[in-house]
Formats: sequence, C-alpha cells, structure tokens
Amino acid sequence: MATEPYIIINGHKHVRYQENVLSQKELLKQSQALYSHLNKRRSVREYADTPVPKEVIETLIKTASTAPSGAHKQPWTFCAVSNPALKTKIKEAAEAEEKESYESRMSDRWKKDLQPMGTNMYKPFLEIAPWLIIVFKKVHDLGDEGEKLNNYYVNESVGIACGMLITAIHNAGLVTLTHTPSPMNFLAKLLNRPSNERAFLLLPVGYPKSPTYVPDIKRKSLDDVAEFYE
Ligand code: IYR
Repeated sequence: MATEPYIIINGHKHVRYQENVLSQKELLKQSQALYSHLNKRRSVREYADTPVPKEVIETLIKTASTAPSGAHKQPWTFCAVSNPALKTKIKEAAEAEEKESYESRMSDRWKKDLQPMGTNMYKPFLEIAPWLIIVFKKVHDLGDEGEKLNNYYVNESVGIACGMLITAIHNAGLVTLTHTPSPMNFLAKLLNRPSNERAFLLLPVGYPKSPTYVPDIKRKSLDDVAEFYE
C-alpha cells in the first residue's frame, strides 16, 4: 500500500513522522553515548570573556525552542544579552537582590546546604560571560487587540525548553549555570518585556575560565533515582 505524504484528522493536516528505527544494539550505543556526554556537564560559575558568535547563540535558542509545549503554544521568549552596559545593569540589580537574600531572606539551613557549592552574593559572571540568556515564560499570549489568549502547562513547558537549552549549550562545548536571582522582576523591567512575560531563568553562556574548579559533587545512582515496574 502506498503511504500518503499527509493525512487529515479532524480537519487538520498531519504530516508523516520521520521514523528513525535502530537495532537494539544501536539503541544502547546511542543512549550510552549521550549519557556519557551529558554526565560531563557541570554548572560553571567562572567564565572567560572570550566572545561566542551570535550565530551559535541563535542556534542554541532555536534548539531550545524545539521543546514540546502545552498545545504547542511555545510560551517562551529567550532574551540574549551581549551588550556590556546592559550586562552591568543586570549584574548590579541581581547582586542587590542576592545581598538581600543572603543577608535576610534565606534560612540558615538553606545557606548551609549551599556551602559546598561555594556560592555568595557576588555574581561577576553576569558581566564576564559573553552572553546572558534570560528565559521568560508567557503566562498568557496577547492577541492582536491585546486580549489574553491561554497558554497551558507554562512552567513545565518552559522548564523542558530550559533543559534542552542547557543540553545544547553543553553539546556546543560551552558552559552555563542556572542562575535564579530572586525575586527576578528586575529582569522584565531592564529588558522592557511585555506585561504577559515573567522571568523564569537566567543562563550565562560562554567558555569556562581556565583552569576552572567545580564542587566535587557525586550524582545519585540509578537505584537512587529510578524504580522499575516490570
Ligand atoms: N539564587 C542564589 C542562591 C542559590 C540558591 C540555590 I537552591 C543554588 O543551588 C545556588 C544559589 C544565588 O544565585 O546565589
């Protein structure tokens, strides 16, 4: 039987999915190769000021934007900042919030949990990294007349897109960090974002400073994170 290039379901066109059927041996090889590659990823807080071409950042953002999302609404905006004056403003505002957090908002227990990571209120990477990608979630869309249009599972969708962005950054040979200054509303102001957008995550992107040291953490074993029901 000839396969159709597309079919219609409920009046909507469905195109044929490009299948990629691998042997069991190939499945194992591919899954192990990605695991071994991603297991080398580390959050890095010290950056070189070496430039990264804009086209690379554009490709990383396009990759993140392939993420699945509720009703395919793609409820995100990725703001990529390389402008030095703007990076300085972001650093100053983030450090002001972080100072407040470290000095009064965060509990002693929280600060104790963070001690092995060596974090503090100073965020020099916000100026040194060649790019900052600030991810905004769209709590709703705006129609042509400014009316609110629903988005669905916004946090899940944007979280998945951020995971794919982090993967893409690592795969490109660059490093990043999931920076969450809190509260983050200063980012929407500094970047003039529309009323339907809220800052979700800030990711510096660049080469690591050489040499760079990261905390000697261990990842949980498969047994610690998985249960199988066969
Ligand atoms: N946002 C603060 C504090 C912080 C919180 C957690 I949870 C971390 O894993 C790391 C840092 C900061 O950026 O320092």
